[in-house]
Amino acid sequence: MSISAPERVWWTPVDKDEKIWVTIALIFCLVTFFMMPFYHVVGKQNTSSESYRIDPAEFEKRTELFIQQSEKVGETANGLPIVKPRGEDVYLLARQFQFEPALQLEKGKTYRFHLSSVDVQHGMSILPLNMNWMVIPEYDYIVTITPTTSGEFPIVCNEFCGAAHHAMLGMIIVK
Ligand SMILES: [Cu+2]
Repeated sequence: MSISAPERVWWTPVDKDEKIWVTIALIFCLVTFFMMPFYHVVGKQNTSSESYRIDPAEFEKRTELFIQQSEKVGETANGLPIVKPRGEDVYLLARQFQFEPALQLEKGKTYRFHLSSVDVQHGMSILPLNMNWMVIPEYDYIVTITPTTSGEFPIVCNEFCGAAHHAMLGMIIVK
């Protein structure tokens, strides 16, 4: 038995229709790929963000400090403080099953939101706006937010995080 070379063209050559469909699929892939950076700049959907590693206990400490240093303007129905930040940095901590603290922000002022979780992964969704971010433990995720409309904006968790996930709420009040 010997090994012999296959015939020169042993495969079925690609026909015209297949070439057209592969080209169309490739163009579609490239369009959707470049839409991501394009929409980051032109659309208002994707936020620019920074993220840093942080120990959950340290994030909790920074949130407590943020609450202490902010002006307390009220209390929510379930006893959480409503705070008005004095600076541009805002800490919002997610835990099973609430967001702390409730915030009162100034319309037109730019804030740096620090988001993190002290237990499992949560999602932060600001209603009724179409704004969603992942809230992940061990990461200080920083997004820049400038409220442009006044009113009350409830925050819901959009990542299933446990038994009382449906009751996990927060609040942003813009004045
Ligand atoms: Cu949650």
